[in-house]
Order: sequence, then structure tokens, then C-alpha cells
Amino acid sequence: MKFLQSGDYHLGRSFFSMPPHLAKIRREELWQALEGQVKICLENQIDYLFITGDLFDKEKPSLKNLNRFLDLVQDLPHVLVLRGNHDYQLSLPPRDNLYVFQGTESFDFPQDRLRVHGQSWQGPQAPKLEDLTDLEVLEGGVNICLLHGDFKKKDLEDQTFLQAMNYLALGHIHKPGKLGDRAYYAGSPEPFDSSDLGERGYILGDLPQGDIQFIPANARSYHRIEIEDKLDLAQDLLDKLSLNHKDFYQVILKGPVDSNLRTDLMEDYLSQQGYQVQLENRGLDLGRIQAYQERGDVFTDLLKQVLEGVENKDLDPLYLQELLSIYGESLEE
Ligand SMILES: [Mn+2]
Repeated sequence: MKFLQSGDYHLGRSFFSMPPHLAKIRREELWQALEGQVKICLENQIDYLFITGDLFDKEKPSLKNLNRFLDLVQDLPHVLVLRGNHDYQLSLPPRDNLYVFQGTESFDFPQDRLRVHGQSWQGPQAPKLEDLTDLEVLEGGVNICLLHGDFKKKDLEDQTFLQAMNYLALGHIHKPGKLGDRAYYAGSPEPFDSSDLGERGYILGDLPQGDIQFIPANARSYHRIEIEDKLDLAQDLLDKLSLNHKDFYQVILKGPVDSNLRTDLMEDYLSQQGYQVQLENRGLDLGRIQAYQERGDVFTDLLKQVLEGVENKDLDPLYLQELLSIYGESLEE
């Protein structure tokens, strides 16, 4: 049997830290991710779509969004939905092709000698893996278990019930990953913020052959760029880096940097040019360091040590920044 595993779509997410017009586009791109997956299922005769929780971002999605989801998946043979911590109150109207895990339960698909087990969230607390022992393994068939949570490899290996599974489809962690040879996080279909670096997509599986594949499919990416040089004009940044209008950039300024640098103005300028850039000034203000060193007080030796550590790359420049700001504040008092 072939399946597509996805989850953590967080449909309806507000993306409140983005400009409203872009937040609207991103919300739409989450729907497009699901649309793309449905298309893949239909074109490749993939009979099972596993949604491992957090389909919706909010506990009570709007009726409009509920219907949009139902319409989107109506042509798929089997859609299995787990409730996650974001949508544990999710209530979907009954449909022939829809299987929503109410708590800890199993669904049978005799045509494929398949039993899909799962554990939905029923409140703000995570369900207990021990409760899975109430379920029955399908002897001589394919057993799959859908779970939503932050698991360690050992949590899963410790459960006798899970040892009998052919495959574990995991949700909740937004970065795709693997816990052992049969347990996979598909991750979210799109990155949500600057900490979500790397590819996002979904998993295609074929059991019992055991063929599992991660397919990258994100519409946009986040990039992190670190710059050592002094850059005091946003235009320099555009000339030096070939940014595109589509993606999101977190630019970290390192090395000697002017303390008068107005990163907010630079961000405004870049955003007017149509780029999504978040600037972070982690540079060192050499003028201030020199002034502090010349004071010759109890702080000078400490500053010298930290400065050496940073120069030898033994210490993160952030320590120095922190030290300077603490000292600066103490002088102002
Ligand atoms: Mn979650």
C-alpha cells in the first residue's frame, strides 16, 4: 500500500510577525501545499493520506476553512486525521473517506491487510503512549501508528506495542527527521519562521516493501547569511548578495560594526525594494571597546580577556556584546 505522510500544516496560521499582505500569501501557500499533496496522491494512486496532527492552527477553525479542507480531500480514497496540540478540539463532519482519531484507536482496511493505529490529543496534555497497549496488532498484516508529539528514539523503542509496527508516522516537530529505521517526522510542509532553515515537504511510503522517501516541496525558504565586513548601507547588501524577492532572509552582521548603524532603517529600505530581510547586528563596536579599555578600571582586565577569547575564536562575540552592554549600563547608573 502506498501512503503520503504530512501534518503540521497549521492552516489558518496568522503569521502575525509578517506584513499583512505577505501573511495572507503565506496562509494561502499552506493551502497550496495540501493541494499539491492531494494532486500527488491522485496522480500516483496513493490511497492513504496520513495527517499527523495540527492540520489547523487554531482549536476551532472557521467553517469556511473546514469546508475548504473537506472539498480539497474529497476525491482521495482514505484520509486519516490525528488531532494535535493545536487542534485537539477539531470536529469534522462524517465523510466516507475521512477517518478522524477520537482518542487512541485503530482503523481497519481489509483490502490492503492494513490496520492504522493512532493517538489524538484530547486536551492540552499529551496522550500517554502506554494507552496504546489497549489496541490490538493486526497479525500477518501491515500495522502503522500515527502519533503527535516530541518523541525521543528511546520513548518509542520502550513501547512493546510500537515494536510490532511496520511504520510510525510522527507529527509535531516541524523539521523533517527520522527516529530509528521505521519512525519518521514529515515536518511541516512550509517553514514558518527564521528558525525553520532547510527543506520542508512530505513523505511518500510504500509498505510492506519499506520504501520511505522525503520529498522536498516548500514554496519558499528561510536563509541565514552571516557577514563579517562592515556594511553601512543597505544598497551594499543588495549588491553583494543575490537575494531574491520570494524568500526570507535573516542577515547577521558580524565583525566590526558601527554602533550608529540603523538596522531598522535598512530593513525598511530593503522592504521597500521588495525584499524580506531581517537584520541582526551582532557586530563589535570597536570605538566603544577602546573607550572602555582606556578607563583602566576593574573592568579593563576582564574586557581584555574576553576580547582575546573572541579574537582567538574561543568565545562567541555575543559574550563581548553582552559584557559591553552590562558595563555600559553600570556606567550610566
Ligand atoms: Mn504540534
